[in-house]
Formats: sequence, structure tokens, C-alpha cells
Amino acid sequence: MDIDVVLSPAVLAPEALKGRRVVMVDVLRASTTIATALASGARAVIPATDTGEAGRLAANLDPDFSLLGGERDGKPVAGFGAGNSPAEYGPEAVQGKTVVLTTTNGTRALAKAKAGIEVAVGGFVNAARAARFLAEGLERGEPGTILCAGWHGRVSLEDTLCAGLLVSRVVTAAQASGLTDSSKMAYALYQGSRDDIERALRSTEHARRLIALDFGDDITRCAQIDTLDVLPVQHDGRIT
Ligand code: 3SL
Repeated sequence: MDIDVVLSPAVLAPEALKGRRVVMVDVLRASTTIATALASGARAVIPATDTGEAGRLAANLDPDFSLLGGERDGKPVAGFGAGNSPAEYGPEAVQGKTVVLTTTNGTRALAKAKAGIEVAVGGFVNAARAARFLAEGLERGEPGTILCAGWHGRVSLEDTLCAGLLVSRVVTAAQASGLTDSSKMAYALYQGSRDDIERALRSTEHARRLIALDFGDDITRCAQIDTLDVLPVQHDGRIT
């Protein structure tokens, strides 16, 4: 069963995504925000790797039908219409609009993910759809990679846990023995935490940062499993 997990973009070998379906996972919070925006009726999310690029992309859009959002190290960016809290991307804020989003790690991981043949965004909230995307790829002979966004090149527990959930949805327990080491690590980690995912998320380094910034409620939202029936897919620089 060819499902690999890349624990951080920092360990992504240049050719590693060639010919593979990719699910980019940034549980706290870019994946959850992107899935929430699309579930709330956003027309598209355009990911940008830096704030300057995001500003330029947004400047080309009708201000009545667009929203410029994002964060740096969790904090909203001065002059942007929204930060990166999924709570800011409800229908009242994004329905019918194009969202330009730049985040510290998630949108940068999406830029690297472009090397895959198909790229989707996954989190706990849309795990069923992300797992189906990987399973359908395997049926067609397309191997899959779960690319964890991590934090500034480091591994994140929350992304690894979500990768483990996706792996567990795609492989049987018997098949798990044939996985790559990183997939096995994610799978085992998830099996040990599955009874209380929110508790596991709250124990992470990034949860502590978010709580210090007063975004503790976002952790509860990001820990919900299968609450959003959306599969954000990136094509030509747009996620729809
Ligand atoms: O790093 C990212 O892409 C963000 O999701 C981080 S934060 O949760 O908005 O701080």
C-alpha cells in the first residue's frame, strides 16, 4: 500500500512527489480554515506564500467579492481583512467571495505540493473526503503522499496525528506493517490518541502558542472529525 507521510516540508526530497497524489495537512489551522471557507460558500481560496504576494493577488480582485486573510506566527497581518481563524471564514464573511490566504507554513507547503499530480487539503474536519481522495488514487494506481506542514521546518504533533488518521482510513491493520517508517509512526501515534483528539491537540506546542494568542477556541474547532463534507483541491494556483 503506497501511502507515504512526509512529516515536514523540510525533509521533502525534490522529486518525492512526482506521480503522486498529495494531501497537504496543516490541522492548526490552515487546512481547517481553507475547508471552512469552501464549506461556507467561498468561490475559491488562492494561497500565497508571502504577504506581499497575497496583497498583489488581492489587489487584482473586486474588493466586494474578495477577502484577504492570513497570519504570521499566528498573529493577524496588519491591513488584512481576516486572520487565519476558521471562525472568521463563515458564510457571512466569505459566501460568493474569493479568499486570498497566506499562512506561515500551510500555504508554503501547498506551494511545494504542486509537484504532485493532484493536490488536496486535509484536516480532521474533512478527513473522510481526504482519505477517499487518497483511496481513489490508489485504486487508479496513483500512490499517495500526506505532506504535513509542520512549523518552521519542524515536525508538528497535530499534523502527524491527522496523517495517522488518514493512513488508518486507507489501509487495513494488516496492510499497516508494509508502510514506510514515517507512515507507521503517524499510524501508531494516531492509534494511541484516537480516543480524545482534542486533548491530544491541546497538548501540542502550537496549541500553546494559539492559546497564548487567545485562539484556544480554534483548537476545539480544528479537532472535529468529519464535520465538513468538502475536498479542497488545488489547480493552477486556486483551491476550489
Ligand atoms: O502555519 C500555518 O500555516 C498556520 O496555519 C499557523 S496558525 O495556526 O495560523 O498560527
